Amino acid sequence: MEQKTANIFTLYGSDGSGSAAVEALLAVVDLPFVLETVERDANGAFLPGFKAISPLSQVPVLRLPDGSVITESAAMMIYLADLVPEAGLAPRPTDPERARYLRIILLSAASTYPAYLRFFYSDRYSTDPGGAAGVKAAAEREIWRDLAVLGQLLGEKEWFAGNFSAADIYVAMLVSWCGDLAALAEREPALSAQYDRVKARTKVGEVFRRNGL
Ligand SMILES: N[C@@H](CCC(=O)N[C@@H](CS)C(=O)NCC(=O)O)C(=O)O
Repeated sequence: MEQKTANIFTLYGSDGSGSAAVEALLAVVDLPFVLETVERDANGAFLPGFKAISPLSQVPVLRLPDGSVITESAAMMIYLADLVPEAGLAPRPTDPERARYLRIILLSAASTYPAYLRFFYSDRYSTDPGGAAGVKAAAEREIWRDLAVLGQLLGEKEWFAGNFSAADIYVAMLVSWCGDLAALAEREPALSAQYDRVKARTKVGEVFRRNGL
């Protein structure tokens, strides 16, 4: 995977995947970037060459203007929001909201995102040929447990950590993956309203719609 454009960010992604939140954040903080859709084989797997920049063969991958690459969507969200402080997408380190902001992003990345992976790729999470159904069912339960936890942490607030931040974009992407926004509105009305607020923001909405979220 060669770097096609120097001096700006390159986001390697796939529509509707974890690259969507990073793409939305890049658009909101107005950093110049190019989006590279990672090619897949006939079975939908990323081509083997992708491992050169993504050892786990996962999107997103972010190439920095200096040519280096990073993986992990949460790292990208935190890094990019901090890079453009004037955009106000991250509480500053001395702001008490910073702790809540980091908690939300890391909880989402460490628990909710992996639960979705177990749901969507259940066959990869069991060596038992008949085990995928149980993995999927347990993952679905965990997704809704996490959405309930996130809903509680949001509470009556408009945004997760003070003002609108990268954490809100990240959670909204994960919320969109639940696949049943009507059920979400019923079960987690606060989180559902937060998702609508995030999507109503012009630049995020454009990127989410382009990604089918
Ligand atoms: N911890 C990683 C997880 C990334 C991940 O698993 N991405 C999924 C798409 S959302 C992926 O690339 N799956 C492999 C595939 O599509 O074959 C991150 O947060 O960036």
